[in-house]
Amino acid sequence: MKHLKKIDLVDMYVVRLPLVKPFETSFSVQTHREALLLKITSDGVSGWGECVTAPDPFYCYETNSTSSHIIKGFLIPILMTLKNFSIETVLQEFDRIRGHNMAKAAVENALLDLLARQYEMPLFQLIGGKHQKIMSGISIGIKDDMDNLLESIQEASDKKYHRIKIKIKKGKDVEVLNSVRKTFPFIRLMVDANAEYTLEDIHILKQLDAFDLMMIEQPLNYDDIYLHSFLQKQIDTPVCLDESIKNLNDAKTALSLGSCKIINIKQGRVGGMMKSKAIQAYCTDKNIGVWSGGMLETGIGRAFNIHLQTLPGFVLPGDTSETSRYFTEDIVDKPVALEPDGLIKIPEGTGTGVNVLSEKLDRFKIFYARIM
Ligand code: OSB
Ligand code: MG
Repeated sequence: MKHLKKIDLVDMYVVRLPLVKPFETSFSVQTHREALLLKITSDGVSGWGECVTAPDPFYCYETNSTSSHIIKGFLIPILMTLKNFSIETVLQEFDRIRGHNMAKAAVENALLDLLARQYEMPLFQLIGGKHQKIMSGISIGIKDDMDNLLESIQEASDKKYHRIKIKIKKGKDVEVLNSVRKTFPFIRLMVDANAEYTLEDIHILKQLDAFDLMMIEQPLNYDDIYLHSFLQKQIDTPVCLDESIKNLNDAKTALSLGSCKIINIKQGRVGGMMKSKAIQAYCTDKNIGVWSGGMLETGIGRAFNIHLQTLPGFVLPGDTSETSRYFTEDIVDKPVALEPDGLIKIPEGTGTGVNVLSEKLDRFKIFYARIM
């Protein structure tokens, strides 16, 4: 098992990158990606992690402020008590803290990157993935204008994205899908409701069965698992859970109740890469497809999502899209780009393979502190 001797330094940054276009979901409109970044250094080698939280608690209760509090006040102090430790030991210690998975994931990610760089191997190898290109997928926000949406779908389809996800909300669902399917009868299409509906909306949700959707993501309440089992029994479209699945236990509950047929694993939401791997292994064993979601990550978080998808069981295209559709400038040296067949290459090199550009970091940072 790979070990780290001890941690020497921990630096925290917040960068604020403008989005190319505002990103609208049923819960918010995002115009910037404000990302909390961690740099952990040991023996002169540094690893980077990105916390997937936003400044606001509209997707989940964690925010940049809560994660900064948990990281500084609890996770790093725990880390500093350890000598010659493995990732497994760190995660066991972190289990004492309840919730705050996104904060834990940011630290875990930085440690994995650091470990892989110290052992001079790519991250996918460290986590047990295999060298391969991964599938791409795009998440298109809610648009005021139908032509605008159709244009975005056309662009994504021309780029050969392996599937297209559109965000829906009440009043922007059945009619929108009618138009989309008229123009694009054959694209691989799915929708994400971000917890917009209740079981009282069953008459709307049933109508979605007509559109040959790969799945509907998180139709009901953000922390519900139970009621989704009633919904799944009444609709043909596979339900995929995102917000509701925060750990392996949630995944077990959802599968035993029949609440979903697919799980979106966001490694940040479930506490990191190793926790994701455990959920993936469980789902694969139960014949449940998983895919890797996204949180508008910068190049750092995006790289972790790519490495994650080299694990077996990530059989469905996820939300890994090109950097350029969100950012004109990123803070790492290798933007994510699609190959002509829509596939994405693993960034080459040790660790995540991406390196932070200090000039960009300086220009986009709105906060910096050495926290250890
Ligand atoms: O529900 O999957 C979601 C972005 C922010 C918060 C929640 C979600 C999303 C996305 C975008 O759908 C995924 C991405 O491209 O990173
Ligand atoms: Mg989602």
